[in-house]
Amino acid sequence: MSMFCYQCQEASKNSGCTVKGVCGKEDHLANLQDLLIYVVKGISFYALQARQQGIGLEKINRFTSDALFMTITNVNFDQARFIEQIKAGLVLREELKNGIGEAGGIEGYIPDASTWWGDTEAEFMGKAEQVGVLATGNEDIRSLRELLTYGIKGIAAYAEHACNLGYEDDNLYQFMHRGLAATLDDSLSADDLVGLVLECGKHGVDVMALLDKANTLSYGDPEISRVNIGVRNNPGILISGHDLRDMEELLQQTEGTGIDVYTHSEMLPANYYPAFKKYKHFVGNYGNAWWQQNEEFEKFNGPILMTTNCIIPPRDSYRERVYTTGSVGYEGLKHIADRKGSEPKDFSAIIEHARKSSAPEEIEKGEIIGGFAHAAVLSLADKVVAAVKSGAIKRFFVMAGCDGRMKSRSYYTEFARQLPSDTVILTAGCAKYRYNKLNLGQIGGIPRLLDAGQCNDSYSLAVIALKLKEVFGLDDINDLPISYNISWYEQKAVIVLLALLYLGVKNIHLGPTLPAFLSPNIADVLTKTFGIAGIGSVDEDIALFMGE
Ligand code: SF4
Ligand code: SF3
Repeated sequence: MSMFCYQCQEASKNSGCTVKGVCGKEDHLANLQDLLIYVVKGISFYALQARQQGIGLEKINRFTSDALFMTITNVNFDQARFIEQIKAGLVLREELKNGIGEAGGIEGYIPDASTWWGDTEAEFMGKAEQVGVLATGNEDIRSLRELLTYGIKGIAAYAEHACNLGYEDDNLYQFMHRGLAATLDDSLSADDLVGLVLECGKHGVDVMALLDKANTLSYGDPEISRVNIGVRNNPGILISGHDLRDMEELLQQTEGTGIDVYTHSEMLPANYYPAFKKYKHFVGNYGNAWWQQNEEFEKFNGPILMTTNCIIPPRDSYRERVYTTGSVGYEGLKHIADRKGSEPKDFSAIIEHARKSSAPEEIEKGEIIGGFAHAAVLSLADKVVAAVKSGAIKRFFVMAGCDGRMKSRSYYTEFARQLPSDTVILTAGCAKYRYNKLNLGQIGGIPRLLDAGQCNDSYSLAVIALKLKEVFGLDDINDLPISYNISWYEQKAVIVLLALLYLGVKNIHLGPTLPAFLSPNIADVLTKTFGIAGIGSVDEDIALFMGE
């Protein structure tokens, strides 16, 4: 068997993983993921028709987000879950088709993805080999179809978090279905697909705004906070990923048990929300970005809850302590079931596990500062504007995005370290771990590193930029003294990038490598239209950005 996947920044040789994923994904699993995407595309074709006929799509919408989320890099490595999901998707698709039939039927061409059926794993594998990324022969069309699909995966992930808090927007689901169905349509030209990719960016802004609303209305506006990175002597539970509702329910269920809670990687920003800060057993953040979890999980000693990406293949030394939930999965790890209606998830198993664990081993000491989401930064607006006007702040650098394993990512540490002292870094996402423990100092009481939160909180950075544009009376967001040096890894970073393009941001530098899924022609279009560029050496790039 073989596979082909080039959806993340670590694609082998910056071309594609063909034998086994650098992420640890085996060929069998990669092919099942391809087939699940194909099934979701087939469902999407019918969902468009069903929506016009007024057929309720609640189950279909949820299925769409969940299935797409499962295929994001480092979310789910459990083959059995994919087989179950493919089967469930085929059943849902048939129900949808029957509903459409009763409401008047569908005319015209129906794609294979909407008619194909299989019962057994062998049939699934046979089909998967025909429907993967390389099934699209023309490399530019393939590139655009995949770019669109990855952007939609990002939308799906953020939509699922918002939905978990009770916030949904049917326009987002409608676009997911329209975009995915478009990838099955051979009559669409490259220009048509470019149009959809740009439209995807609009929905990226919308879904991040929706999630921002869901998070802040549920848990308050993030506050400027000092976060402890040391440990205490009680047993602890480490929670990672991006899902704040899981965070809330874990804090509620551990209160008064004598067990402490720590965040890891992208859950760090939970420390900035007033609704979570009030818990005395919420100690702080342990460790760094996702790719360091092997060493850090080993030392944590207690159980670990993965609410979303990034999970990596666990070492035997700690694998029996890892629990997954939601879209996350890994063969052999314990999975905490979804909520039933309005009931919270049941975290009793992980709490019992923690009772029998020893306290975490200390790996760091001290505090880091964060919580500079839009509300907090805008409350400092006068100070910020005065510092820009006086020249005390010469330039802002948006360094949002993802961290990853590649050694070349030390570029971002050096870039942050070597930036002139009259510059301020705006960050979001796990990219921050490359420089959030450097002592970068402050400018007139404003820290030189402002962390807005998770990757989805890149929305906050856009709100801040738009506000500054208004305050300075500028017509074009690109006239602001802001440069964008974004690091990417998985598909949520793709939707963040498309959202920035939709907002009109030009000259974004993207690294540590440009996506393997951009064909030379499509990369050329992005360069000519938006000025997208890769990264060079730290010295050259700083000189370039500072206009020297
Ligand atoms: Fe390779 Fe990334 Fe795909 Fe994993 S997700 S198989 S590392 S391209
Ligand atoms: Fe990180 Fe996986 Fe993307 Fe939410 S946790 S930013 S990589």
